[in-house]
Amino acid sequence: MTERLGRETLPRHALIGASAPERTGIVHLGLGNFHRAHAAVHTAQAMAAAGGEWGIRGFAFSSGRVAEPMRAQDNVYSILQLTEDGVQAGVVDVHRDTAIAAQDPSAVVSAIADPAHRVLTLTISELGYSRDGATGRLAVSDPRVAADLRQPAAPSTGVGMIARGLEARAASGEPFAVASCDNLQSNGAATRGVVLEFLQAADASQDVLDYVASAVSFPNTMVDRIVPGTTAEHSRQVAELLGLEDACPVPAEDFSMWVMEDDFAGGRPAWEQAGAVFSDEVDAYEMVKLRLLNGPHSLIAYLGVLSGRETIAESWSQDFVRTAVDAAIRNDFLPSFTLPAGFDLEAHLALLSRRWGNPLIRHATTQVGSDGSSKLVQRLTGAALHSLDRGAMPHHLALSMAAWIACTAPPAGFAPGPLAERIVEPAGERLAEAVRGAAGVEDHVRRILDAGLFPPALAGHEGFAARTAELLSTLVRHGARAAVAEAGAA
Ligand code: CS2
Repeated sequence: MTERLGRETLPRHALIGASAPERTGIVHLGLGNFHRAHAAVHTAQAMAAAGGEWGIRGFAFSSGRVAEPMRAQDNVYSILQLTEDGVQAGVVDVHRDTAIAAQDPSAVVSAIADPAHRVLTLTISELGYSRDGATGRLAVSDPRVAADLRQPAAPSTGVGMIARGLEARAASGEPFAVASCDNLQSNGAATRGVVLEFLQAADASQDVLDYVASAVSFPNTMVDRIVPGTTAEHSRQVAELLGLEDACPVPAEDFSMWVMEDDFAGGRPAWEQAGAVFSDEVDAYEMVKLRLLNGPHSLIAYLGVLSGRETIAESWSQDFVRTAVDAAIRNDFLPSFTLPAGFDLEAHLALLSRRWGNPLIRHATTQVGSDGSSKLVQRLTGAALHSLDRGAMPHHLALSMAAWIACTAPPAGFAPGPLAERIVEPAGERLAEAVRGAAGVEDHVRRILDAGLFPPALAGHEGFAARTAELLSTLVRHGARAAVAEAGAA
């Protein structure tokens, strides 16, 4: 049997940052690859630079895919850093406990309530905030949210766990920070909004509401590192580099960025000594991230799926995909927000191109294309409305919408190909229901836009629906390249 990574083998490896002490100061919900390559690494490095009792108590949301192997190897895992100049493996040792929230939600609640913990970080994905796509408010009619509101004992939603945890923590009154690390615009304010709505709808006491309002902060953050899912090839490379087996390594690019508001009510690690930036301009950085990386990423993913490309790098290598992304960025995304002061746009765009083109990452187009219904509302809506409100048509945002529809809710008679079947679309059934009996492509698009996933200002915009339908028609009749040609260039 091959030897397995664990605390005993630590002295043999390159440790990233420092090992955490036994005491945990951070609770994390959403123990996936992104957190393990991002906040966990910055935290390990902050402890190496400045110490502190910032061990992480990590909760996977519902799957044991990461939590079980992590437990079996003393919560130690490796990062496989994939750059064109070489591949390296380093080991992270900051999680002092890992568990699965769905198996015992009361453990999340008591971890949040424990006064020793001072920060809760979240990577629960756009979907995890249980927001209604049309209104941005807590989806109180969602059956899981409704059940969590009725039964305090065993919440099943992320928002329910956080709110019940804060309710329990109010007894000690200890200050606390809840830091969303998800790609949501104003992610701190959005988290605060749904948590307060939950507590109000659950008839929480005034003391609890006052505690959350006065002693709990919800800093906005911008997070950025491309972290694909782990494949057998990544595990093989790690085994070769470390000389032993890691059952849950994390592949990642070398780039990592974290910009935060310095608003951690209960204190925080010295993340600024580990590459993180504390800034009053987080909103501007979030726009840069959501509109220049994530928005185009979705377009690269759907055009890639429709042209049979498995990875983002393979999709990005096609000239027509680059044409579409360049036009989306220059015509539709950039005019919609103000760049941070002193920002070097051209250098940033060149860096993005290198990151998307990194062939070693093998980031699946179907992974980036998954959960589109909750991602696109974040990535497209603000920019699309910016143009539409000024009488301009955001052709490449309509193209992005059309490409998502072609992949996940195709019009009758169009088969988007085998890759599209691997896209996970949580709203798939709702979309299929909405388009049943549609009379032609235009009606098909309108029914999707009207399915309650997008705000009415966008969903009800006649011109945007018509342009999306035209591009979808070209896509299904003549393919992705033709649709890009029709959408035009920068
Ligand atoms: C991607 C992001 O999966 C996706 O939708 O756009 O996960 C992206 O790789 C990260 O946000 C990069 O920081």
